[in-house]
Amino acid sequence: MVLEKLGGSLREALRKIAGASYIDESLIKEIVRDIQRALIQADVNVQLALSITRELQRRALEDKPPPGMSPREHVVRIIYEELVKILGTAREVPLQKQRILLVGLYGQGKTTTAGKLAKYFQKKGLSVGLVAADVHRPAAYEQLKQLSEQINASFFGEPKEKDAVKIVKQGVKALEASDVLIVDSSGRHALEPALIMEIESVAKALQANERLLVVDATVGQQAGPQAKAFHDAVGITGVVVTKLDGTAKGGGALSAVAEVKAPIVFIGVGEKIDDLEKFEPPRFISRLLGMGDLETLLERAQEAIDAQQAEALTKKIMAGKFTLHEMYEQIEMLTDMGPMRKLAALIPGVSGKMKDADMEGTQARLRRFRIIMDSMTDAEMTDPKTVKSSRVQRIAHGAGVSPREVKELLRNYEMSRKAIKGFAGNRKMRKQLMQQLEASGVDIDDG
Ligand SMILES: Nc1nc2c(ncn2[C@@H]2O[C@H](COP(=O)(O)OP(=O)(O)OP(=O)(O)O)[C@@H](O)[C@H]2O)c(=O)[nH]1
Ligand SMILES: [Mg+2]
Repeated sequence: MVLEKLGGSLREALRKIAGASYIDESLIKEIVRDIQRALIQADVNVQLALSITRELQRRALEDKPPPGMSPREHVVRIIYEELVKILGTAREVPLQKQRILLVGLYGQGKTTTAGKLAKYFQKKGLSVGLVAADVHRPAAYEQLKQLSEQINASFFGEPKEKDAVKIVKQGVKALEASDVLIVDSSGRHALEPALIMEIESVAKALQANERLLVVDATVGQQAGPQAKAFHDAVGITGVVVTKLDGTAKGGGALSAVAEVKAPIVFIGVGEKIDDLEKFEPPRFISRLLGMGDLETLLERAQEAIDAQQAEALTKKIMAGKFTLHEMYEQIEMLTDMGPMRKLAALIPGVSGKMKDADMEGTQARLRRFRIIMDSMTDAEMTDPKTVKSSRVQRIAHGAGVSPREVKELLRNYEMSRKAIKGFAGNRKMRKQLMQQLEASGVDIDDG
């Protein structure tokens, strides 16, 4: 596992929370010290480790747990959130037709990463072409060619050509049919003017959508200045941190790169072609902290919050208030909250037969509804009956959808409203629903 040692120490700290009979100040301080030590041992910058743990301690001592969340879960959640913060904001390289340029110093893992990325996109159903534009290292051509053969990706290279721009231009033509074009470029010992110039002209010739910097995690905190220098010079869109397997300094590399505000998009976790992972700070941290246990813990905490919101909304609706504002709120709950399905069925007007299978289609439709409602005025949301043809046109235009879709939303609203009216008018059903809600609330509050 990546960052084995750091993960071990963090899990040890969490176990203390789980095992303690109650959470008090001295326990929190002890855990904060443990985490601080673990971070510094993983090569996280001392200042950063101190400031993060200071904030962690302040929140753990001062913030009140939200209703329904135990103090234990609350502290775990704060630790999790603060650690996620160290890793910066997430950015995803989209799964679409695009051109990607890989840049970086010598030996950081560019060529290997080119192959890994190709495999990654192939797995997602995109065709990939690889272009060998490292004109400095003689063996680079052969290395990339072999990688493409291994995964059956298209390949273009001109081993005798010394002009990277020419290769890229020819490569773009030759591999036109590929969805994703990945270009391996030359490295240097240091970021020098010649390298910057080459990267810039190659990126321009390629019309690169992504310029990804490849940095080796074994350099530890030095990865930060490297990322910053490249970012300042050629504006990178993301960083791939390689060799995170088997280095104790990985924490330093990741946090230092995050600190210079260059989003980490992938991590390399081994020499093999499949050893590449999409980098998502929350998922990365939950894994470090011991996924299973923590997730259930946090999910239950989240459910408690969700349940409260759902209950409040339901009460409002049952009291006869159902405009598009309420529908919007409903949709927000249904699209944002994964573990809410159980409760979703309880919200009146929302179909109870939302199975996992059609959940995704439904989610997409609900998201579209939300976008449409974002183009409506407050008055229209409150009184949807006023939305007639010219307004439908305007809203459709604003939301970038067809008028038919706006009408679909209105029809849906009308159906929900009628269903709710029937519901709210039926005392027996109403009582049943309230009991159900109460039951789920009590159930969760117990936790
Ligand atoms: N353990 C491990 N090794 C890696 C990883 N990524 C790359 N490597 C190894 O690092 C070495 C250098 O990788 P390359 O892909 O050749 O690096 P490069 O940046 O293209 O190097 P130059 O072309 O010389 O500039 C190779 O031995 C790779 O197998 C990784 O995520 N984990
Ligand atoms: Mg190379």
